[in-house]
Amino acid sequence: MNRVPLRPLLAAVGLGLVALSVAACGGSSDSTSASSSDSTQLTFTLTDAGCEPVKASAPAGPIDFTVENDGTGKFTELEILDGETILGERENIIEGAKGSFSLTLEEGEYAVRCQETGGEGEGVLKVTGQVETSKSPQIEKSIADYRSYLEENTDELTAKTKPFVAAVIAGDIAKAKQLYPAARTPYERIEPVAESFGDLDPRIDARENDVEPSEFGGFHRIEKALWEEGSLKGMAPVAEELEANVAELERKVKGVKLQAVQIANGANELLTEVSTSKITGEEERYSHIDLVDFKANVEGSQVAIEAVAPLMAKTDPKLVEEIEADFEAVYASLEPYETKEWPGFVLYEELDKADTRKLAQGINTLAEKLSLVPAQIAKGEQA
Ligand SMILES: [Cu+2]
Repeated sequence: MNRVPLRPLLAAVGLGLVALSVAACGGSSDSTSASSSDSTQLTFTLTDAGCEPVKASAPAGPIDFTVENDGTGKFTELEILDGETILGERENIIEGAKGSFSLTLEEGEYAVRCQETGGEGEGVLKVTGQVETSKSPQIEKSIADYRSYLEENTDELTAKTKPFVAAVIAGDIAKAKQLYPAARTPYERIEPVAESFGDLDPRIDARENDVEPSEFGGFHRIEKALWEEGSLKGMAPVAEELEANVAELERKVKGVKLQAVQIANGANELLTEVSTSKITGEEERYSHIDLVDFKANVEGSQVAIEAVAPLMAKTDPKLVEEIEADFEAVYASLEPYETKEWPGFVLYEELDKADTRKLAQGINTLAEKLSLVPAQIAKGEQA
């Protein structure tokens, strides 16, 4: 979530997205493979200079993106953008690591960004040709199901942020602290969608080291005031801005175009969130309510997978079952840390190395299987 305002490199006009309905082409494909013959395979390499290739092209349709890091870890993410909207991304690909995501793209030019600041090193992906734009009823249903979850959570975010903001403006530290976790939960469930809207996610949810000091606002700025500074002095405008940004998110979610494969990508991103910022205690470094966010990320990931699972019911029912079991295992691993009192979990500080290792293991097992889903959804968006 380290993003400076995006360069308006490409006009957004006419660059849309379509979900693709691929006719079943007979024969069996290896259902556990992350790639398929029906999708275009594109590999990008992160180096310390940026990303390679700088110019790429593909036929319109489903594309599986593989990202490898050959650098020293200077750049660790790759984003595909349509104007200012991030259509797909993979974050936290550390030195020597690999990651993947999939998208269905129609004709147009897309920006490929590997460095968080944009600028030199930004590439172009040229997509040519036509794609079938009809959507199967099941794809429509998957998207509609997830959309209602999104709207439910942005509604809840608005409802829970309001009293929190009011407490901050009133200078009521105890009340603001008490209301903080409930406002965080709906956001953490749907964070990848918020991340797709340019700098809206950093405005709401940036950590102190993610942005310029002058731009540090949102939830975590107030969290710092509440728990570290012990004073809400100067926080009223920050709180008002948070409320406005949350309202903007709610508006944008209502109009967002979604592909089934993006929902699957989002499920993966939520698990990356867990392993990089919750298991490390980074996200809620002042309040230490990281396990609250942890569970919210997992819940959001599960709902996303459940929405698209019917699209894999025929191609790989076994994987769907395994993923469900792995989700249950993750919830079971969290259970010992649940409490009746605020905030509903023990604080991060109370966890020792063995605890976090065990939690990480469950997430890693699940993440490995979830990473197989987007490519399958992209190639087989069929009823
Ligand atoms: Cu977050």
